[in-house]
Amino acid sequence: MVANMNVKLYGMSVSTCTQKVIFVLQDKQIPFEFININVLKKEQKLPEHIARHPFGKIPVLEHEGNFIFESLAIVRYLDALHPTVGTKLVPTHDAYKTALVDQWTYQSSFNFYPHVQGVIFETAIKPVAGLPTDEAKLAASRAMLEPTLDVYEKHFANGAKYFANDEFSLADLAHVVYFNVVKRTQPDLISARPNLAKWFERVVERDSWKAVMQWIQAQPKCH
Ligand SMILES: N[C@@H](CCC(=O)N[C@@H](CS)C(=O)NCC(=O)O)C(=O)O
Repeated sequence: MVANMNVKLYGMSVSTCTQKVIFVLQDKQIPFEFININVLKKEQKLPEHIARHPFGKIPVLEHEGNFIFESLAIVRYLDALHPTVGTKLVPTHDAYKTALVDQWTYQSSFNFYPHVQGVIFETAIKPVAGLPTDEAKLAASRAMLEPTLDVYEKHFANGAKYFANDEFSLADLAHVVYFNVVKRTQPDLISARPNLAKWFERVVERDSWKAVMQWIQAQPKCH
């Protein structure tokens, strides 16, 4: 176990972005205090949280008096602090390998996240908030997402085991949290793409991912 680093994570267990940080904290055995910020109650917009995150979102990491927002930046930070503990999420010994991880990670912010977030909002977040799914908006998000999923299917059909370098990396973590929700609410988006489906099964079978699921289960529900 890594020595106590005085780490605080502000987030919500059901938040996909928070789950990326939980993955790395647990995988690298970093002790942390979890502070629940309930976005359904708009706690992320309170002045004390805006002081941590100027855009009023979660997650935020606090470490030694410094605050970091953006889940992927947080994960990269923790990976850089503890490169030899647990999974090395971004390779640093080979510039091309690093670029491939960055390539698949960065593209996800543009080609994947905005559309998958639309699907998740309509099918997972709105039901929890007691709001009806807007079927037209869901259809539009699905239509925007599908061409990206087709690229992923081709990538894995061509023999890739993971997004980059044939080993689990930040690029896989950047995707799995969202696919985990899609698998529950719109499973056909995955099952229609057998090679993408195999990647998903490969990733969720990892002990480090199962540990994230166990942590979520152990949290109080929507407080
Ligand atoms: N790109 C950001 C996304 C942050 C984000 O949108 N977080 C969501 C929860 S997963 C949130 O705070 N939603 C409430 C809001 O936008 O007010 C990251 O990866 O940290």
